Amino acid sequence: ELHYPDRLNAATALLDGTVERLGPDRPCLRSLTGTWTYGEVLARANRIAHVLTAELGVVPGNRVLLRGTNTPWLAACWLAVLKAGAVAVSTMPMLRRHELDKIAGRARPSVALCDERLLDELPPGLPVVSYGGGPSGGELGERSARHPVTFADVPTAADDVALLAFTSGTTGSPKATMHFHRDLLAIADTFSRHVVRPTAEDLFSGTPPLAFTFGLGGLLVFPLHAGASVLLLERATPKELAAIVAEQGVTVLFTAPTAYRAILGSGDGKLLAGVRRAVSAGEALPAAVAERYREVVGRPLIDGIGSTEMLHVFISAADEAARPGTTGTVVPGFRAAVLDVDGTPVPDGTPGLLAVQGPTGCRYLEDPRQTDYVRDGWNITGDTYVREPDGYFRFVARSDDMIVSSGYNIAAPEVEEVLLTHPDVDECAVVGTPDPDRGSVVTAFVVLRPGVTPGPDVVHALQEHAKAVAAPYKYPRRVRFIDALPRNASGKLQRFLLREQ
Ligand code: 3SK
Repeated sequence: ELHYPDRLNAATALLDGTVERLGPDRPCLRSLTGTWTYGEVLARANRIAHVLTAELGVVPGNRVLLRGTNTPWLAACWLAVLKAGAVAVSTMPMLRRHELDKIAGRARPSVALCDERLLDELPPGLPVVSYGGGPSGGELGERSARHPVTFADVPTAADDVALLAFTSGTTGSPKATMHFHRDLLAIADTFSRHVVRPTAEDLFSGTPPLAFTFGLGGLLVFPLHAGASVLLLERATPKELAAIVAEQGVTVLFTAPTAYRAILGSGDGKLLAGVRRAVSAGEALPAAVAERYREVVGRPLIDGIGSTEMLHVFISAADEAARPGTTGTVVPGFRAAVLDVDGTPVPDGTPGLLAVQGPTGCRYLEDPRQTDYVRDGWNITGDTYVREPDGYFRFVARSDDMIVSSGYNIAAPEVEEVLLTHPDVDECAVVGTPDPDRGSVVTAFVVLRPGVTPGPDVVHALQEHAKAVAAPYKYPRRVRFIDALPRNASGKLQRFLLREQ
């Protein structure tokens, strides 16, 4: 079990603590244009904390909205908010006024720190200080330069709220999850310590936004906790990411399964040869991608399942323990079970609802949906899983991605895996659509590889392929071709939009 002192400020522990341990001169936050050492990050975060408290009147418990792409400035702002005892409300840079209004309406921030290129969409009336714009750091850089480089961090309680993380809203209706200061150390002391196992020599990088807790952990909390450095990228296509990883010597990589698939598909997999730990999460990892990664790169990919509600990953496996086709075993510090709808554990090998307990857990901010997620002390993640007798957990589907067609239970991800093995398919998503005879039919939305012309012969070929590879009742009776799959700001597929089509 993890024990933390009653008074704990996660930013003090992650930043001041690391400077005390390893000194101020090690590289900490990097971008493609420069590097800030741990000492520089500490000075910047302290100065921003003074701007928040002395100039903007922020007091402990106030919420501060953060808006920006992944940059050292955004990371320093996040640390400053925690140092001031305030609550970070990070927002995805892709969000527009409509979504930001909803977030601000729920979180009620007292002020915003915003990248100067993204000011337009902020809710009107919210006091804001902008940052960015070259080495001076723009308005925030200039204002903070007038303040001392030291700051007396607020001695928050370990279970004071440090951040509000909005669920990515795959259903279109986001919820705010509250996470404590101790939760931030708990994800480093569980998944990072036991699975990622970084050292101070590692260089982290990747694509998830810091506003997605997958990115917050992988690209800020874990590197700082280890005294390592992190290369923050504002945006990178899979091709650019692979080139940057090779050029910059990235050793720990966090990105989504689609990016690994694209890198392998374009023949760039060898560029990842220097990556010791490549973590894939956010969506289910197709077994074929995990296998191909191992063949090409020579090391297993680390699959993981986490959730915004649990803050980070709770089932995973690395190195020789990784087994393609399964997500892994329970991360030390967590407990997991597979339950039926009444909350009774199902036998191993039987699909059921994945349930988790651990040092982190779901606490929605003022939301009646709390009881959908937490039942009898278990966090019910909304995923259907099978536990194998040897303790490995195998993903079946998001619980709402099970399609019941003519009485058959069909897992949409399984049909997707089958279609992805066809050479004409670049990406695909499978949903159930209403049907008067069968209740629901398996419908595939397919993005074809460049150069393949959509038409009835391709539909037929895909259907025959599906029937040949899996049980024929699972084949997609309807196939629609689209240019791109709808994804939300954290890259998750929005199946509900496909169902509505
Ligand atoms: O799997 C996810 O969606 C996730 C969410 C939050 C943090 C980490 C992960 C992997």
